[in-house]
Amino acid sequence: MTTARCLLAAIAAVAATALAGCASLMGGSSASAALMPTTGNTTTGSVTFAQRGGKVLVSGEVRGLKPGAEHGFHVHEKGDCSSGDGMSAGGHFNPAAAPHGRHGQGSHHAGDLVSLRADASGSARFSFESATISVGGGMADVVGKGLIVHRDPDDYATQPTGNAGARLACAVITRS
Ligand SMILES: [Cu+2]
Ligand SMILES: [Zn+2]
Repeated sequence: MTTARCLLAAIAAVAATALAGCASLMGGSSASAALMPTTGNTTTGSVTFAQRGGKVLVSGEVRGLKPGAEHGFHVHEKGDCSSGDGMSAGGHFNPAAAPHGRHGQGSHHAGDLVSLRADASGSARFSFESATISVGGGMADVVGKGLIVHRDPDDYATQPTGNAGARLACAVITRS
């Protein structure tokens, strides 16, 4: 390779790295989670997390819920569903040491998501934005964390769980 070619190649490589860095800051990073039922349950689902500027668009569908009921829904601190009951995913993802609360209102765990509301057939389709999580970088990066669907509604008050009961489904959030 000539010196000039080598220099051009080096410049191109640096530019590519810089662009990749910008992409993860400005948007484009996404992650997904395939919810699998915990032992004795039938809840499944798929969820995507897409960075859009300073917010993350969370969307997906969960099936096998109690028809017409509300279900607590959180990112949990560990990407570990190995225990069978979902407890291996640990507590709510809480990198800012906030109290448990309601998504979008006051202070709350980064991992406190909008509760799922099942239709008459036990399915919930949802799409909402979160400003407290990120994808692919930062303190609140959800990649590698757990995702949990609970049996009961989240009361947004009981610490640190929201009293949302047993864990119906668990997933590890992975970069996509
Ligand atoms: Cu939870
Ligand atoms: Zn919480």
